[in-house]
Amino acid sequence: MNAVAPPAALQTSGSQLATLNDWVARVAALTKPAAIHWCTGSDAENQTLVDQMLADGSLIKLNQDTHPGSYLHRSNPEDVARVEHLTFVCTPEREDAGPNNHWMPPAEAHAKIDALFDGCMAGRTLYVIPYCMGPIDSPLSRCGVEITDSPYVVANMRIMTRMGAPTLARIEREGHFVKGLHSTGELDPNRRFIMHFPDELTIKSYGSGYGGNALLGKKCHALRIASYQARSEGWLAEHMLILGITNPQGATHYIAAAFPSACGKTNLAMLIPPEGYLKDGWKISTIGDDICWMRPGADGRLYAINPEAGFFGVAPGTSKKSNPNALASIQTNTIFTNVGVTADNQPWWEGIDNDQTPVTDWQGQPYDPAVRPAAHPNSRFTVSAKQCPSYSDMAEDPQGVPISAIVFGGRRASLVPLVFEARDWTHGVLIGAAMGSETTAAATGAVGVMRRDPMAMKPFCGYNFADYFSHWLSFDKDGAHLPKVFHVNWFRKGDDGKFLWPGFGDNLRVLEWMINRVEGKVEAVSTPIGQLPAEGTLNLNGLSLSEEAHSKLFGFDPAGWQAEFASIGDYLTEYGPRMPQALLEEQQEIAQQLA
Ligand code: SAT
Ligand code: MN
Repeated sequence: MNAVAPPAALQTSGSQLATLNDWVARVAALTKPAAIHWCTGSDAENQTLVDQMLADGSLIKLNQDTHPGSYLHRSNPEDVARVEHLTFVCTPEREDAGPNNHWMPPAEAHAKIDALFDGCMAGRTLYVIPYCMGPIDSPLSRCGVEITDSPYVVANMRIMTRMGAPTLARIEREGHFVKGLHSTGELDPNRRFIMHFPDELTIKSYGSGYGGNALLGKKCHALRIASYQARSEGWLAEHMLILGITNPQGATHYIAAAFPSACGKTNLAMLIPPEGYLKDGWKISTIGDDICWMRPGADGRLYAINPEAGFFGVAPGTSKKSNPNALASIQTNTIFTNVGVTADNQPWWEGIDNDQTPVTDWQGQPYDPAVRPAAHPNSRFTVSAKQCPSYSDMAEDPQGVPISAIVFGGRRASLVPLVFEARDWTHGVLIGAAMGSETTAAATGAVGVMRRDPMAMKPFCGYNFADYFSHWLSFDKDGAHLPKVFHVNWFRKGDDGKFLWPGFGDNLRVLEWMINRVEGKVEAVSTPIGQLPAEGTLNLNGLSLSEEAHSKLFGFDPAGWQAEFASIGDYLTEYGPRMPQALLEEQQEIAQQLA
């Protein structure tokens, strides 16, 4: 075994990385790798790993004329999505993890997973990945170190985080970091756990190579561990995209929006304005597509950073129509996971909407639509944010961007109108807490089942939701200038089962309405569920919406909402006495108005 301490190239003068070195040595003693490699994130290092993966078949070269620097990875067919039933939050007290998490006592969890790690890296290389979540010089950023035995994970982390020497220097300065230990193990679903020890700032993940389970900087660190840290440090770690909207006068507002996985966050974050808006000079800039860390600034506003440096986006459905910016981003230097390929080795997925045809499916078999789709529904692309035409320099600003509006939304085929606005912060927190959405392929299990997914954080909140809602409520204090809160539903369907709202670029119409509300320029209609757009205030010029679409997208169905609020009440009481009184009262007040 070589190099338990970082090589000279990674060290800064007078380096005292004792805690890190000790931990690496302890992990090596447990996992018994053949070699240890400290990752620098350099191009040469990446090339070596890519060559090695091409040689062992874990990467496949795509057409280098059409997709230079791009590769395909086919995962084990049993390892294609997050596994929520095998994901644990291991706080000393069960109640602190809450009914929203699977829980195990920390000692039992360590023992169980360490037994799996014992000797698991024999004959393999242990990679040490120092990474920073957020711009390297931002006070809002946080560092971690992931140990993994997967070169695929290293290559993805290099895109998704700021990896290498500057991070190590920051860790040395700050003296603390999140420790993440990962091994792909045997990829046996019966020997797979994703465990979090928030008090110890530790993550242990065994038996999966899939994104959310294996790229530990993402959901494990930037959401589960970070949400726990944020609670005690007075900030928020959220499952939100961040975008900027610049109006024809040149003023920019930033919006953070929470949607469950695979509900269009990437598309919204990279939206291209519809024709008329483009002509008028509207512009959308992308700050992030999945995670948002925000904290109050000196002026009382919430300032947000995107802790990630890349996009791990859902491929199916990505097309010139749905997301031209994403498509442009993934022409070069992209890792595709579980997509199909054409005869000339170009990546292909359902909904790519081009004139090509797949010949090989995501499992490497001849494509037969009667057997399986060409791409897995949760197939992904990993690409640097810098390759996105709409990516904004403001994403690198250490201070973050000031947030004007927070948006919550899910997939709701019925009941929920296109957009409504919260009366105040407490009502906004209730709207987030009551969020529901039909499940998607981003997690294993049934698809299309409506479940409550508060703030789109059901799989990602590292502590008891009741305490999380209290934390959210606590931001409403003297001196705070909080964003307005909205709820949207792009997925309302008509009686014929078709979507009523065109979506994609036209969602800018809804964002414009929000901005106008923030600036106090347009009226809204008060209803018990919130403020709906007053007739004529949301620009529908150029759209031909049916009578049914009008009434369902902008109407309000009291009987349906009465049933919804009864169900929301039942949901909140499941959390017992920790549920904040203010939220329960808000729910009851609205339920009474609806009765
Ligand atoms: O969990 S992943 O990060 O792999 C994707 C998602 O669910 O958002
Ligand atoms: Mn996500």
